[in-house]
Amino acid sequence: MPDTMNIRRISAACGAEVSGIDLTRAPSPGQVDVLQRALGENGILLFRDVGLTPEQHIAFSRNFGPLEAHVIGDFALPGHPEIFVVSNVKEDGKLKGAVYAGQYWHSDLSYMQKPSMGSLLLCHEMPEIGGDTMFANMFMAYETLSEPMKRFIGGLSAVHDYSHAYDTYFAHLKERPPLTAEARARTPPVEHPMVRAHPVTGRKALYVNPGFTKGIVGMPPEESRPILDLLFRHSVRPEFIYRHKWRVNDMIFWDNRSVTHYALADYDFSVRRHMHRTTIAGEATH
Ligand SMILES: O=C(O)CCC(=O)C(=O)O
Repeated sequence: MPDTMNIRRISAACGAEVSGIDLTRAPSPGQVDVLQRALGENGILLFRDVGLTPEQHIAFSRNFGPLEAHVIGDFALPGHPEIFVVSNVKEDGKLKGAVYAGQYWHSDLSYMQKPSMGSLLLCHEMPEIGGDTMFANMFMAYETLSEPMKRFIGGLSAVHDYSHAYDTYFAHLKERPPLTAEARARTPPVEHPMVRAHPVTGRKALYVNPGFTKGIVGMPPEESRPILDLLFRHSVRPEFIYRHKWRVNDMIFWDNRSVTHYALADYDFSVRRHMHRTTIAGEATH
């Protein structure tokens, strides 16, 4: 019997839950089209009770584009470079993945020339209390700016740099040591327009994030810093945010072109939180 896919909006800010599709089987081209459009329109897609093996997670993700490995190979699932492990779990004293990952607002890989299109995060273990992820709608963030501000930033590009997160958010965390010279060399600062039109819907989104955006092209820090701070604050107004409380076997597919996200560090770190992420390659922004 064919699947009857159902897509239901889950919050005013962003997000839709998809049901009636078995992710362990190859979706039809029609289903892939519907999901791509739904992602473009809703920013995040939530799938419940998916129970995918790493191979199935990778196979499903590949329907939306080629996958990319993380710049830090240490965070990959052994034997599966396409899976980035987000985890506080230690085995024989060694962390099984990236700890403290994403505990600041960001869009995945915005520090690359071709930032990631989307990410699919699958929950394997989660504390009973805490460990939610928040998603902010960057279409709404853009659309609620004043017309003069839209005109001003519409012609500007911003500088994104992976090492910014290490020099700021991770600076005091011994389990996230500074980036090696080699990782820095592989992630030089890049420039992206501060506003991006979404390829599926044409809707414009604000494209800056506090995790990786460190300046505005052509401006000294004393000018760019206050503008970026204003935009960062504005972009995470509560009405733009969907906050997800994870259940084991939830998978969220988010669109890095139109949402930013933030992993809450509000749980007991002795309780295991373990997730697998695939990352879909994206396009150049200009
Ligand atoms: O652990 C999470 O909830 C999100 C992690 C994250 O920010 C990422 O994988 O980009």
